[in-house]
Amino acid sequence: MKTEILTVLKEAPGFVSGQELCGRLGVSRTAVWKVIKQLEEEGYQIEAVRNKGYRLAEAADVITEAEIGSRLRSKWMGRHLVYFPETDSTNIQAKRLGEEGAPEGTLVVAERQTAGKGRRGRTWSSPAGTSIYMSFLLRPNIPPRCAPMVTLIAGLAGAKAVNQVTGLNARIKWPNDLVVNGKKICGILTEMSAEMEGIHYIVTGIGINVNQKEFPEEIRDKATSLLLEGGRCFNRSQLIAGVMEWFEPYVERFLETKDLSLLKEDYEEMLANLNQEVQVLDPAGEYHGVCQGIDKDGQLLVERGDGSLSRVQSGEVSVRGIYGYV
Ligand code: BT5
Repeated sequence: MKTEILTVLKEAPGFVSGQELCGRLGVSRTAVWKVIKQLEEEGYQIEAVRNKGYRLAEAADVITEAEIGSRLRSKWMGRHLVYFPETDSTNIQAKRLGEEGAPEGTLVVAERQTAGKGRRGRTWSSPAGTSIYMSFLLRPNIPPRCAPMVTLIAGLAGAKAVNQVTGLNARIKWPNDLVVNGKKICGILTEMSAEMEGIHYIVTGIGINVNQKEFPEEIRDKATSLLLEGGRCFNRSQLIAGVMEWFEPYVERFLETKDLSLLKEDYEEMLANLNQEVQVLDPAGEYHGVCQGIDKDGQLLVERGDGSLSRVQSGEVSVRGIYGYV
């Protein structure tokens, strides 16, 4: 009911009477009043005027179930939504829900993480109030070797949503980062539970730096936020809903072919290093080359000086631009 009341208040041009809310939702005035009080406690400013009703004073940057739900236009992604004011890691929680049988598209969102994870045991800085920590659950009928492709699809959806909401020019740093002006604004971590013959579930976690003004010393030179790059605050729920809405049709297209052949073109348009020189930090030996895009399996194509084409698999190596982080 909270989501519905919020949606009505947001869509109304002015005041909505208590009577109208009761009528539309089929509940008592007291029930409406209780929900209004809860919304105020969550940070919404709601004007209540005798004989006129309720009006939402301003769009607050809250990321509760009701707020995200009132913005979400996807069919199945994020339709089952679990919100934590604080948790260890949204990936850990989404995996737990995966074990417990939660439906496909389940989305976990937290205001703060106490054990935010990057890849290979690295940590993800996760303060409260300014960022997005979201993880979603998929149960795709694909071979386990295809799971890393979901990271690429999440990156594409993330870049599209960020650019649509902020007007910035976020690009993908293959395989799992988004960058704006050469610095990292987003990291993605995909984990799965699988056997040789099939996947039980995949969890993909996305962290986006939205309204941070500063970063811990150790990441200051390579991390940035949408606020720092765009010069204003952005609404986190709108971004979360945006990621879900871009991701849904992309993942549906991916499932048609079980590869990235239908998404390759969109992906390459957003690729930070396309046609630029990159350095591949392969444990078997570093090399330079020019990034030529991706193949249908999501491997990065790098043309070497001798004209040969190398396919770089995510997970094995790091790729750097030759000038700095990107
Ligand atoms: C990643 O790992 O970039 C994946 C990060 C995924 C985070 C999300 S948040 C929601 C979900 N729940 C989780 O627990 N995780 C996911 P990697 O490529 O390994 O990069 C990690 C490195 O990025 C760190 O070692 C730092 O150098 C840097 N870093 C840490 N926090 C950062 C931040 N907030 N912004 C930019 N860079 C950061």
